[in-house]
Amino acid sequence: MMRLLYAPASPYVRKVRVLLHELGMSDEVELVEVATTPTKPAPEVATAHALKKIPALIRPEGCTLYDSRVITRYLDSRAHGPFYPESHIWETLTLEATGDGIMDAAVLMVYEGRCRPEDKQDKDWLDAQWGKIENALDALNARWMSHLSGPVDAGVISVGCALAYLDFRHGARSWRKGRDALDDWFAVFAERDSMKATVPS
Ligand SMILES: N[C@@H](CCC(=O)N[C@@H](CS)C(=O)NCC(=O)O)C(=O)O
Repeated sequence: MMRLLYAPASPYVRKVRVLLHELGMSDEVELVEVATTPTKPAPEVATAHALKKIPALIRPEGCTLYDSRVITRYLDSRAHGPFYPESHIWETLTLEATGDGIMDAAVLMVYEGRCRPEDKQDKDWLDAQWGKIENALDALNARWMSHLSGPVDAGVISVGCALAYLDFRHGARSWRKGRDALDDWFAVFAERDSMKATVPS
């Protein structure tokens, strides 16, 4: 059986789990919970993933896969799923990169608070990361709403998991303000069974 190194709070892992749920494949992957950070990587993560990150998908019949977007594409291809549609592949991949990039900035902000001593934490750097997130949210709200409102694909899943992570870790920054279309879209997306089944505990 395939094994997924995971943590419930990781937005990258959540993408994989949402996709598995949407594909009806959750039973085909065993979840192996780990606690890992950049400064205290879990040994099993360091063995499985060259960059010591999660998710990593350990396969009995092939090499271990990472990062999250490689894993989602592999699972979709294995299941002959609809989440990387050839007809819109470049838009889908760009949207996926946008959602993943929001996660990157949001996760770095969390690590700044958690993994660096308090006197070394840099407010300008944190604000710059949040500035990237705001810019991406504005782009989504202005230019991507018709794609987001269409069939669910890997890009749509990534954005959904990124917005959920902003609520989870950066709720006080009010990402919804001035972005009504994105807010309305997310309210519906968050109600999907796959999203409800993967809420971080
Ligand atoms: N680009 C990677 C990012 C994965 C990532 O940063 N995961 C975090 C957990 S949310 C992690 O393992 N961090 C440990 C580290 O950065 O050393 C992906 O999409 O899988």
